[in-house]
Amino acid sequence: NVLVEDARTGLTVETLKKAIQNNLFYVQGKYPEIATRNDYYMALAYAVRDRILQRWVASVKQYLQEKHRIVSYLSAEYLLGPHLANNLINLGIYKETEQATKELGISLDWLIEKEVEPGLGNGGLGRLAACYMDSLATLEVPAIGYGIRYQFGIFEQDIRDGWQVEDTDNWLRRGNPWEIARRELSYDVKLGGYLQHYTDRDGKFRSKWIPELTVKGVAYDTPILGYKVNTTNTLRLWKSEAPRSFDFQSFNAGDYNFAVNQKIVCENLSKVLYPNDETLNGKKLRLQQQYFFVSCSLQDMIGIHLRQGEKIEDFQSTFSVQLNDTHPAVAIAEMMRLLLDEHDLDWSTAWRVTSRTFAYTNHTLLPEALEKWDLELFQSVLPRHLEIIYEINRRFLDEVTVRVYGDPEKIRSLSLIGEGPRKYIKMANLACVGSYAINGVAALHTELLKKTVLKDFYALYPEKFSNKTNGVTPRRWMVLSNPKLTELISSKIGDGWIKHLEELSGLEKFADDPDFQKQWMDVKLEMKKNLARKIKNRTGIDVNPESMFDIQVKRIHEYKRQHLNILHVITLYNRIKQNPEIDIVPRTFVFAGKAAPGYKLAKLMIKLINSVGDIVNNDPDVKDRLKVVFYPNYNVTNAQKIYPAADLSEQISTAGKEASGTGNMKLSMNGALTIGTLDGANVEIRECVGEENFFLFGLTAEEVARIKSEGYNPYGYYQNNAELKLAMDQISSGYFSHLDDTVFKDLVKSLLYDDQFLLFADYQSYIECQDKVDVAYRDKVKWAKMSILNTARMGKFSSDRSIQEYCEDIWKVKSVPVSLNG
Ligand code: DL6
Repeated sequence: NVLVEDARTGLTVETLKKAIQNNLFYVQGKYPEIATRNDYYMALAYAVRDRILQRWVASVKQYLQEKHRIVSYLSAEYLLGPHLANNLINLGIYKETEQATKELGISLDWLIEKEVEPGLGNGGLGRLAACYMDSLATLEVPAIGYGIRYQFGIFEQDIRDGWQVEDTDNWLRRGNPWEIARRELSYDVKLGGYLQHYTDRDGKFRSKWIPELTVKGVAYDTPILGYKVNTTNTLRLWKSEAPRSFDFQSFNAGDYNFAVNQKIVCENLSKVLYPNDETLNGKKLRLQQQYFFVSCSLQDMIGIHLRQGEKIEDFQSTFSVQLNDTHPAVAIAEMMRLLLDEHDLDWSTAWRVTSRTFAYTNHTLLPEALEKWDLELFQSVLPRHLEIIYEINRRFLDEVTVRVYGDPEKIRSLSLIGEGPRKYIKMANLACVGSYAINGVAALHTELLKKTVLKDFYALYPEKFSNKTNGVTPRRWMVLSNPKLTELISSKIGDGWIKHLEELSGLEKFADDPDFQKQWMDVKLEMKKNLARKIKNRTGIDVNPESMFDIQVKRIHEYKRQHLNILHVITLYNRIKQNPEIDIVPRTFVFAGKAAPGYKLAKLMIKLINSVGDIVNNDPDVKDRLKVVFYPNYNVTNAQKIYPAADLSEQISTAGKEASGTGNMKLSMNGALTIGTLDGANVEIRECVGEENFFLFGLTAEEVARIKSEGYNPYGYYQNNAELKLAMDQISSGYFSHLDDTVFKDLVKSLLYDDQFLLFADYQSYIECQDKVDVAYRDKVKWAKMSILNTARMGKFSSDRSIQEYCEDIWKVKSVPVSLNG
């Protein structure tokens, strides 16, 4: 039997080789002698895409032929990370491709490293959306992700003289082989202008929206393939364009600038991702972006629904729409507008459809991140939506006034409109009123939501609330990032865990096995050596792979407390200075993360890390026992290299501030031990891995709230703790900044006199806990066992589990296996 494979779908080494060669010639227009690394990358990417397209088309066909409820995930951010290696893993052709490229005389790693990742998100929320897209496809659930195709994603970070410097992320400059532009699929989106009110022929009071501007949204689709299944879902990102490239009327009238300007205004909508994480900046363009993608997406979904021959009032039988935080919450008003104004439904029918369609996930308790739109600004962009929101609010408050016995405080808190010197719209309230389900992202977070930010909504609608603890995809965060560990694990328990992460528990029985411990720690050491090489290349710093790799990688934020970590570094440094012969566990502290460009204190935290590093790394008394590294430009690509190398995972946020965290999960899965507070998902991680395998310190969320309400005095802690006082005095006197005592002034002041995030209150407990970490690390056998048990007990934290819960409890959808011969 001779196997004849199709050149575009075949999966053998021979066929893959041919496909790469063909693409090099016919797509890139090159022959091997003159082909660049990028040409080869593109040739391979197109070969992989062809294979995915076969599955994609089969999936779409199957979803349209049979009637299935589709999950629609609305998210302003998707932090996808590079596609190539992930797609090879999910297609199951990594080894074959490695061989094919080798036979062509090139290395697969070299091509994988060529890919520029699409950084279309800020941090946790966007990365979660990407993990969820992977799990939806892997669980064979029909789903579509909607978002914005930002031309420039999250800025690239460089470090100069210790300071963060931002550069634009021009990720599309060499083209994007993973997307397909659907020029034929576009929608008009109105913005600005005013309303005309009139009574129609049937005596109905109507609002006609006369927009100032109409923007066109064009669909760009990226296939999202599940792991070793055929299911390939769609990530549909909208690019904004001018409906016509020139306004010819203005042009003919001689107003060239106006005509060109309109084009620029339209294209600006999807030009750049706002780089703020956990803060609201209330800019008009941001609201326009949110509305733009939501409107395109809803028009698209309605089109899909109607083309299936369904009635508009049954929309919710075709789609369940998840709001990834409040960024897309304007969808509730837009859905009402579309149903009332474009599809002519009456209010109560429209509301019935809308309020059965949406579900809302909250991702933050930080007050500064809760979206509020200035009412006048909102009106200037979306006059019709403001009118609709007023009407939703009027009806809602009429209904609840009775239920809260007219309590004015409660009514004020529930109202969608905030009063004050300026009125504003509360997007979380709109999301709660218009959604049939509301969830937090970790058990503690959901409880705190019910007790604090959303307590009045919880009292009204307890049945809407549930918890959905976050999870991460083991395909990217273990198989792809840590192939050596994957191989070792699979050699012991088979590879079923990649799809059923709870099977990792099978490792527990090897936790005490000396041979397995050795193999386990050998992999860790190898990963540390890899990272050490990258650190050397990127920063010039030499680090010792035998030292403990103590890692804190995440956005830089006061509540995440990277500065508490640095206080520990300074404390260890001072202990060495006071007693140079002290027996101390050598540590390499690795920090990475971006600060929002406008967030001064966060940028100062980066400078502090680098300044402390400069002194500590170069002081001969330290004898290389401590090293501090700030690894620049933290993104998915770099994260994949960092997680596998971690011994210790720093999850040290002020209790009650980190909604969940997902880096905490990725690190623990890769065998790092956590030092952490009882915050976010740390609580559940500790429950799972066992308290003896987790280094706990610090105040609880309740204690934090109590201390704050009683009047917290950080200065008292500073005066009464000699090590803390010394560290702070050194920072403020310029010990780490060439005797310039002005550099860290603002940071020092904020800690001594305000310390909103209770660093000083947690300092002693943190230091004592770190001392325990040292003791544990010296016992190699014990540490290896704890590390193995961490991985073995992380089964709960797969995004497959999270998505399964969303499917069963919220979306009510089932898996639909896709066949290639359908
Ligand atoms: O739920 C994903 C992720 C959590 O793990 C983090 O704890 C949380 O900080 C993050 N939240 C955001 C906030 N954005 N907004 N709004 O990214 O969500």
